[in-house]
Amino acid sequence: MSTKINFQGKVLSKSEKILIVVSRFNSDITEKLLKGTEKRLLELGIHQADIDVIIVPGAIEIPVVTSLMASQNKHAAIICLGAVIRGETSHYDYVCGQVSDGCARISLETKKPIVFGILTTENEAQAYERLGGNHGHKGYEFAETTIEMIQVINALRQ
Ligand code: INI
Repeated sequence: MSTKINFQGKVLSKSEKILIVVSRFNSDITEKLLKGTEKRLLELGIHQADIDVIIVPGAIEIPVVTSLMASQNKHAAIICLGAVIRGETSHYDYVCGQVSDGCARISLETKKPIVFGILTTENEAQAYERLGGNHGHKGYEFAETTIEMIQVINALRQ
């Protein structure tokens, strides 16, 4: 018997609890990212009461909170939102490396959808292009990925 798993575009049959961990650094951008993500989650059938949000200072602080919350197993998925902008210093590379490694590790350790919703851009303009500009709205994409991955993981766990 062959298996085919493909939940692209399929909505959940019932709402699930979702956590969004969002960083305050570059808050003009991360607030728009959060708004777009929440809007699309609601369109896809998630109830507002099922969306928890935790705000942290910067992207570096996202993995520890995500790890703690993933281990409590209260949410079907965690969406990590942030904006890392290169600017002038090498800090960018450290921040990007730590947050991406951290999120990947938590997802593999907990076998939970941990959606990497961190914009990593050269400048602010590139970030805004991804918030309803030339590159669509990444918040919508992160919400859609979340809904799809909850269904993939649920199907594989049965
Ligand atoms: N945090 C971000 O979320 N984005 C950035 O662009 C950024 N830059 O460029 O410095 C940033 N730095 C702060 C970092 O995430 C931590 O909050 C800080 O290092 C304290 O741990």
